[in-house]
Amino acid sequence: MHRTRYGLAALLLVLAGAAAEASGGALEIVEPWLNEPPPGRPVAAVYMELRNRGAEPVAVVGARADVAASAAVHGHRVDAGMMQMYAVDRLEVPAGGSVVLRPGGYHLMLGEVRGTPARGALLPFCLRLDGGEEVCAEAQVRKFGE
Ligand SMILES: [Cu+2]
Repeated sequence: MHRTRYGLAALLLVLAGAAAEASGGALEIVEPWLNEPPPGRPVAAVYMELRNRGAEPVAVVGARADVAASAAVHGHRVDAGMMQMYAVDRLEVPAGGSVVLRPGGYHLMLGEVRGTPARGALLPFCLRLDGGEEVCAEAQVRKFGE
């Protein structure tokens, strides 16, 4: 079962890579991870670095994850002294640059996560780019504080 899922994810990665190349995009997802969610907590935030090796800016405009009913890029901002999350419809990664999604900043918010992802598990997800192509990766579940 695990092997099958991994094989499919690898195939999707290859397909996404081919699509990105074809359109001139070159977004790379580096070391995606999330904290092991407390049991029964239905949301999780995934962090990663997005690197753009291309000569054109690339924008992330959507996301999906098999394990969750919803997936969206969020940011944090302080509003009237309160830290609040907001939806980021378009996250641009400059040509030759990178954007880091980290605790307290940008993150990929997963909603209605099914089951409780265990430490060490890999959760496949995909980011949709403004050209329509997808870039996929697997986020590793870490123990809190790891
Ligand atoms: Cu969020």
